[in-house]
Amino acid sequence: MASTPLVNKNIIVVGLGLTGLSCVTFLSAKGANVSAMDTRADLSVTLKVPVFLGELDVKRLCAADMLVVSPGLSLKTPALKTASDAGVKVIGDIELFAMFNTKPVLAVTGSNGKSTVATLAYEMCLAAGKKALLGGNIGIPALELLDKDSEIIVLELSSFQLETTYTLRPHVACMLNLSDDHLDRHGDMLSYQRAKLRVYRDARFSVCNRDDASTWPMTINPDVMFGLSSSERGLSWDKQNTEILLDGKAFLNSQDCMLVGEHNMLNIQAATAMTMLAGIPLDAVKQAAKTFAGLEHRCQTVAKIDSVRWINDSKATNVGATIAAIDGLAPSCKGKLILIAGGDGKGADFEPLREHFEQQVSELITLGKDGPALAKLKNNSHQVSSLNEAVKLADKLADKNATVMLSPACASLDMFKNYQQRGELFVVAINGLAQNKKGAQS
Ligand code: UMA
Ligand code: ADP
Repeated sequence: MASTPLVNKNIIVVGLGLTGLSCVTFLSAKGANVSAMDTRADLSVTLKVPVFLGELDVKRLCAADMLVVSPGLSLKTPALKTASDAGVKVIGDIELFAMFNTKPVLAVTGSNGKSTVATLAYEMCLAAGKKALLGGNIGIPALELLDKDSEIIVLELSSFQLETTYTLRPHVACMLNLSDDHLDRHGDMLSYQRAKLRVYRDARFSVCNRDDASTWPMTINPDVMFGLSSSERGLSWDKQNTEILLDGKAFLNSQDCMLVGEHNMLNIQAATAMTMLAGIPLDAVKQAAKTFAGLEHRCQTVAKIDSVRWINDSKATNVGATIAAIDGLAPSCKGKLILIAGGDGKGADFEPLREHFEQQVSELITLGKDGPALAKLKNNSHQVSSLNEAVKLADKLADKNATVMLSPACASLDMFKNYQQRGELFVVAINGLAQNKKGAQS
């Protein structure tokens, strides 16, 4: 693929996180005249290209041939909007990837389940002996995949990445679901949905959720649908027999899989549909679905102390994810279900949680910026000021066979570096509790 379109072009990379750094490296190698900006004045970076930190320089932006903007920056940022209105081309790293990629791409988006489905689809490809790569919003910038040997590339894509993507043309595109998230950036659900639906642009095949019309492609007929509702076509769920069905026939029993919860049965279905359309043999698909144990911080059982089960679902950063986790776990709870939630709600409407808190959650412990708003949804809930305090209180409230789950329904950034740190500190607090109990017994 020719690299000439970028040679000597004045390109400004805006944002110097993981994405921005990968763009600077890539564009420099392609012979572009690269410079970089980041609004964070105190950012510590050493690069071989000119770097401008602090307030974005509109004049400089308007004089560029092209801006490559990081997903963490809103396109509504006034300086970016001015440059775009002045005719400067604005793209993101995924579009840059698309300009040079020659491999079939399996692209997955949605409010929840993206990382799980992308990783499982990748595992399914590997199980079939394919040279597969995985990247995107999952934490590996897509551009880093381009110079690696591969036959197929699985990309997890966020609404922020899709907003600046035009020509990805995935081999298979899938939108899993849509629930309230990132409204502080997108403004309303329609804009958020529109950004996500961009995944289907010029896709060869499309996969969507039969039970969630907001995932249906607008201009093409979906090739395969999945869902919990019954159907003679595509993938469906026979709850009574705990069986995933393909075209109405038994395909895979959930008892043979390591993933638990109905939301994960949907995730298996979506990954199955995507890889099937990519020509991956069904026996490899099944084999990977059976052995995939899930990712860290997603409904992960991290300890059993006495009879109490402790679950880390720190990755549940929005309302839909926490509802799915409660629904998925409540049926298996033999004692109280104690939920620890709260953090930065990103402008979301918490109301849909109310009936789940009332009907399925025995005790609610809240923390963080939007903890008080969540606490209002359930009588006798407990507001605490730290995760340590939450764990100690949960231990006091726990009865025999209780389940304690951290599933915040909120982003972590008001109290932690990221959701991983929140999950890790939760595990540290639980380990501390276990040690104390051991000490007290001996
Ligand atoms: N920022 C500034 N000024 C700037 C640039 C960024 O203040 O000039 C801030 C942003 O507000 C943001 C933070 O810096 O809070 C990081 O932004 P970034 O664009 O530099 O982020 P990267 O390090 O490049 O990471 C991004 C994705 N992050 C976001 O979209 C916010 C990562 O997804 C992704 O793994 C990575 O690219 C590689 O593709 C993370 C994420 O939270 C996991 N994604 C959101 C989600 O999943 O909900 C969408
Ligand atoms: P994402 O990458 O979209 O954030 P993950 O696979 O990391 O999704 O899962 C994040 C959380 O979302 C999980 O901890 C779980 O609570 C919830 N979740 C996972 N899959 C689904 C699904 N299919 N539908 C709804 N919620 C889900």
